[in-house]
Amino acid sequence: MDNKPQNEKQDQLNYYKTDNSDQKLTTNQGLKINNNQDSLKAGERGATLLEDFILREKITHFDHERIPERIVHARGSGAHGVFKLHKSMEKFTRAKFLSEAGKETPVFVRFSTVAGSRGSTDLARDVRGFAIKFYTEEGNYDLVGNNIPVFFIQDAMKFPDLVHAVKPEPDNEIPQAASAHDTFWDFISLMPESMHMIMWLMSDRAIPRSYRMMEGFGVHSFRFINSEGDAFFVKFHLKPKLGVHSVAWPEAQKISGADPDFHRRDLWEAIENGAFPEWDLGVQIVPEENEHDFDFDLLDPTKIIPEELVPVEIFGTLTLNRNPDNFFAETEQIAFHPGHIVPGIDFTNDPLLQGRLFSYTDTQLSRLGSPNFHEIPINRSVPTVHNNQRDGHMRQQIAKGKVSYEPNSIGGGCPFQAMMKDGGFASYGEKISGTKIRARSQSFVDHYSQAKLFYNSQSEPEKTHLQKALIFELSKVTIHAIRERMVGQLNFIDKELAQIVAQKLGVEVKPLSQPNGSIPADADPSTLQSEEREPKIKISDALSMKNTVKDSIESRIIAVLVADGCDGKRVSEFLDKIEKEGGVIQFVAPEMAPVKADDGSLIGPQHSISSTMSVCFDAVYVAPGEASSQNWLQPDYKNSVIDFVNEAYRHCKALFFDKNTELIYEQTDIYKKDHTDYAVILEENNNGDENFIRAVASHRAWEFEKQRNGLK
Ligand code: HDE
Repeated sequence: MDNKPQNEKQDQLNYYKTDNSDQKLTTNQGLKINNNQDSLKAGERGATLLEDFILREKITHFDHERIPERIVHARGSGAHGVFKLHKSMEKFTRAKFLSEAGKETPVFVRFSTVAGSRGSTDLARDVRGFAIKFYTEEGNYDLVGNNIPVFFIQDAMKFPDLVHAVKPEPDNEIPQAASAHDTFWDFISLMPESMHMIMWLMSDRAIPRSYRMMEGFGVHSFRFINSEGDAFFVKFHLKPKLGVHSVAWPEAQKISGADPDFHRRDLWEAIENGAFPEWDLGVQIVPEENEHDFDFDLLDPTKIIPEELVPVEIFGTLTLNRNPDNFFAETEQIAFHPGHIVPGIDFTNDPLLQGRLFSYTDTQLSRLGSPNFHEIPINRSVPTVHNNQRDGHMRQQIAKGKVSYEPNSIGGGCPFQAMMKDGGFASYGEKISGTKIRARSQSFVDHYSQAKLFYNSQSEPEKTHLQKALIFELSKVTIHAIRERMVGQLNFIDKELAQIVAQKLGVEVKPLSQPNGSIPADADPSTLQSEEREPKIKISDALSMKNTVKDSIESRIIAVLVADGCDGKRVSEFLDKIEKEGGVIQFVAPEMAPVKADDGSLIGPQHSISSTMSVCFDAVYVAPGEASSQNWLQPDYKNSVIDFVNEAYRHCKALFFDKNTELIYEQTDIYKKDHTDYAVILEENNNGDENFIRAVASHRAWEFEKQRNGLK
């Protein structure tokens, strides 16, 4: 057992862990191996013998090491942690892990991108998966959500179409780790129900700074049911304690080259450094009888419930505190399923959720290869499993006795069905009557009002980024008619947005006569088409990242540029201040050799200027020192250091120079721009460091982007 956090799930996992320290090499049969270098041959230069069972075993195992990657969400990273309930929710649900304040439940969380394959870059413009497995005392509960609260489509029937359209195009498998160009936008431009999601996807939410700085959403309405049988619609929300923050798109593209594992590394390092990521978990609650109080349908997964209408009730904290021991065994083999629920939580008739309930077990069968995937250690529930299911590939459980059926008398009737009072699950007795119908509900036909609400709620810099994202993505589309149709869709959301995008794409804004291009030929279009509609609420503050938490530098990474002759005392004072506030310093030097400060102290750099880029950092601090400035400006390093600073400036990061580093400052774009913003700290005065720290805490000075970059 190690000294990392332990709990009942870890106790269970510990049983399966192996440690090779001080052990001899063996075959899979436990036989000790005395030569792992050479195969068995017929003579010194002879052919390898078929008899060589050690070589055969090793190569055969190797040949079968890969399993199919997830059809979507293939690229991901995960961590163990704990969910602590602060406030009992028993008024609303009989789920035990939500009933007793103070209760702790072990969890495993997996974050992912959607479109890219397993080895693709983390910084793709994409939705992020946010899947949580709660190992509760009543069995596994999976909350399989995203970092965006709505989805592209309203009905599971369209999911394979969506995924086929978004994944690399099938003839040449281009592009990787991005939404496909022609096929994706062809599909989207014919699917007005996706417009709300498209607004989120084109916003900076789709390029998070860190998994630790993303919100999480259950997306669908679920149900809570209390012990009296009262039901409530609920929407799950996870709010990161560090706030919601993103990078900029030009930066994301560079990070993809500089460090494609940017998010994976960030999560891993934060946990290793003890900066445990945390989220508040809560729900929006709508009593069953208020189901129809809204101008949208609670069952429609393309809609949010604005927080102005129903506030989020926070009840606990999710903390990630332990990295996996083995990526494949844990992060890859974990199998989530929105259908893994516990008493007190149930589904609704959201037609997207209903389709998901089929898909997730089905996909594990091909991905993990057997109906016994629940026996893989990471998937095992904490309560032991007792049923009459038997056999299948890779069965591990050794079920004793003759009985594998029910009812039985030979086994004394065991295992017994559980009464509800003993924790037995019973589906919510929702009243349903209706005519079988293959159609969309009229109550789902409003595709633009919440897209408008989202766009209207963005700050100016956020709007600019969203416009630029649309321009970037649609510029990749080679078919004029698709660009034109997309602009036609945008026109239903915001006229100015459509104009700006159209102008850059070289198309005209033309009213769409047939927004739902894909409706069946025999349907009455007037009943299915969404008209432009104004949202009842004009602006929702929760939708803008401008209003997020900006008060901490915890776990933010500051590049400190050091060269021989830098001010050792100032550097060590700065280091102390940053450590005290939980920030992380990484030294960047001209070369990887230790830097000698003016007081003789040695500073070991983590990076050389040629092995990193400033896009990998949150802020840049040019360590004081006149001699070090001269050294940075030697011909070998000058261009690199100026580029490093300029790039950080372009991306609106906090920068620090004191009077001795003016030499460098004068060569940068900042000097030429005669900047006025608060995130460029120029003077070393009594509180230069403090001003810098506050600027880092406020993340990016997006409001100065125009001034810094001359953006129009
Ligand atoms: Fe998924 N989704 N999905 N999805 N999804 C999968 O399951 C599917 C949807 C989400 O880290 C797959 O094990 C269908 C919405 C996450 O392992 C698959 C539909 C939301 C993950 C699947 C949806 C999600 C998945 C692929 C529409 C947000 C990664 C591998 C009817 C609420 C979980 C797997 C992890 C993974 C199907 C729509 C979230 C194929 C059919 C909406 C976070 O079963």
